[in-house]
Amino acid sequence: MHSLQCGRFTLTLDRPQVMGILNVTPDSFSDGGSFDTCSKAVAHAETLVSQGADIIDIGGESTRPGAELVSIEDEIARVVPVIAALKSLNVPLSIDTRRPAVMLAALDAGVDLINDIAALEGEGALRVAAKGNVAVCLMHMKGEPRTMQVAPEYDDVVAEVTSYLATRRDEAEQAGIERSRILLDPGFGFGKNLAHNIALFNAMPQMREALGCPLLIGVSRKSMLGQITGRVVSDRMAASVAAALLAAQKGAAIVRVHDVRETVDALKIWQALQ
Ligand code: 7PJ
Repeated sequence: MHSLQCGRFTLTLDRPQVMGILNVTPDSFSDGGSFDTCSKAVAHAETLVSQGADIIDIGGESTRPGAELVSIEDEIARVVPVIAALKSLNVPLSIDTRRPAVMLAALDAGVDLINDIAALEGEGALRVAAKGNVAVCLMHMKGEPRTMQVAPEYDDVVAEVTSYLATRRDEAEQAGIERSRILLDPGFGFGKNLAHNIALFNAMPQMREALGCPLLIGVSRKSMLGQITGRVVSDRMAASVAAALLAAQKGAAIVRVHDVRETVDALKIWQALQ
């Protein structure tokens, strides 16, 4: 069993951990003012923790396919006050960003985990993340968020993603990020069609074995669930809970979810009845 060094915390990965998603974007709380966005985000985070979230993942840039770009300054201005306000909650705080400048500002504000969909490939990102003892999540993405879903192609998706993650894991270690701080993520929906996502989902146990790091899995409300169920994004809770439970059964160490309360219940039932 692994444990994860995660900033102020050491997470014992003896049961699947639930990472609650906190989007700090004005559109996700549909209002104007930034103070309003911050206080609503903080309130939502408190709710997620009361529902049993083990980690809060704070994101100030939407990386959904086709999303608009946010300036670095705006991204920092969104996330830093939220991090500062949530430090007293005493749960690990994660920053979901690709930008080294945002990582640095988030580290100064006291974040415990850097969750990067670009696997610390940004200029200087490895160096920033190597400071201190924060955890990192290195995710595979093929292409760029704006265009990655156009027509992704692989010879062997499992081999390609596994080999990419192994390379990034090694680069991180060489930069001074110890193995005990590294999470890996196949990146569901990031340059993958449904067949690719299904192949990766089923390969989770072998990927974990081959890579020797805990896996973080994010499938919550994603379009692959819509393709399977025919449901719109606002109506994918049951599908998301089912997928999170299956990911946990396949050995995911952390599941990244919107619906914390329901996911925590499902995982409790699995643990009690198995
Ligand atoms: C993921 C993420 C994911 C990690 C997003 C969405 C898109 N970080 N950030 N893994 N997805 N590590 O939630 O639909 O799958 S943003």
